[in-house]
Amino acid sequence: MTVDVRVLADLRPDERVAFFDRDAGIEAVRGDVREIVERVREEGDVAVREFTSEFDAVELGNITITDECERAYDELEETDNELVAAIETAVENVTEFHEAQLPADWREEFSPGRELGRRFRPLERVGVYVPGGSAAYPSSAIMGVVPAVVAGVEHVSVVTPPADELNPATLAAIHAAGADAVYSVGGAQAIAGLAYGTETITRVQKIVGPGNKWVTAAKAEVRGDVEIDFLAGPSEVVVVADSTADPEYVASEVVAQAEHDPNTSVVAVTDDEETAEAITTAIDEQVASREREEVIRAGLENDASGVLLARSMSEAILFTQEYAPEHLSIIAEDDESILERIDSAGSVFLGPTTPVAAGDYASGTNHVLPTNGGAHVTGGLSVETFLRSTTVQRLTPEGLDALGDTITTLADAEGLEAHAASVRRRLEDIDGDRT
Ligand code: HSO
Ligand code: ZN
Repeated sequence: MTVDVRVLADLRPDERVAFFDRDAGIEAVRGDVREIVERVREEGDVAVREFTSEFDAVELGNITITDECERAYDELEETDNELVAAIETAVENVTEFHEAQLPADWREEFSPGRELGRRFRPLERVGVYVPGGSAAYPSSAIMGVVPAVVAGVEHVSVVTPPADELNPATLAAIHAAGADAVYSVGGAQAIAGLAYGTETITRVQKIVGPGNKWVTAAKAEVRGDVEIDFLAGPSEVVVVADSTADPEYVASEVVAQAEHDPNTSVVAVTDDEETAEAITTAIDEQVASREREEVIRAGLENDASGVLLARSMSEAILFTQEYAPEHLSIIAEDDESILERIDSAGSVFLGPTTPVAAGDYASGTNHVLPTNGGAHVTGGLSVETFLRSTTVQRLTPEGLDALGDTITTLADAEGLEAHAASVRRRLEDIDGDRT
């Protein structure tokens, strides 16, 4: 298989639409997931153990593995200190960036005697899903747990699928990130456990983190009873490149994100024909020497993947804006002005020496990001994901007096006479004090 350049303007309407329709494929499992969720809700740990035996082929001993994570960390320090150092650097950088997001409480007098403000408080109990199996990512543990810890969440639970041998790096990262409780449960049963609580698993207020389609379908199922971040599907990247871009760099971005999953969507779009051709050549060359060649090829063949030639940078920008990719890499001379014209993207990587992998692992930004066009309406995980806000106000007599007529007029118009009376009662005293 070779990758071909496709001319953006020549795409058939159905081909174009396919680029913008990248759902997580959860509909097929919704029915099964509903049953799992219901059983865990009703039967607690018994159902958790049963589903774990059925789906993960593991007979669970202790569901709680918090101590194992600490032990894995200590052992890894002995056996692979370099890896522990990398985990610690990532935790540090992610912590630093998320601390910079912490909003300060504020109050301001907008007019004499009318003081208004906002304050922010952390959620109390949250749950983070950390994928396991072939998609066991220590980095995702860091990305889910650290923002919650920085926000000040008192109880951060992690669920991660059991295995005969759990990935020690993932366990160590969960510990380093600062989780309070860790449960060896995965799939829909883990999401249900967090949403409704079991004898062992603490019920949480919000569940975050990426997972496979069972996990994502379960998040959709429990949404309403518990808050969730968003329904994240397979990874995506769009690289916008001009004639100055090194085609090998562009290709490496496309190939890297395609390695995640056969269902990833990866696009390079450029306004320069020679660059487009060179990107396809570079992709072909690179794929052949990648370890996960099969997965990458599958990703490249998806309907929402391809190397696209636009007639102008404006056309490339419009396409990207509509695509609203999870990751956007801009490798072009005027990258800042291109960025100015794209409002919808989960995380943006500017310039030739800013690979998406930097944000995936260690620069400090979060890699849990909206996919499938979610970036049109939301951003990725952040400190705000774990905060709630409260508004606060104080009116002095002068402040209330100035607003009195406005409030009572609107209250009268709504026929809510007692609302108006609550104001008039005070205005009488204020007027009385004045005379
Ligand atoms: N690109 C993935 C995150 C990840 N990459 C984890 C490597 N490890 C979704 O943002
Ligand atoms: Zn990645």
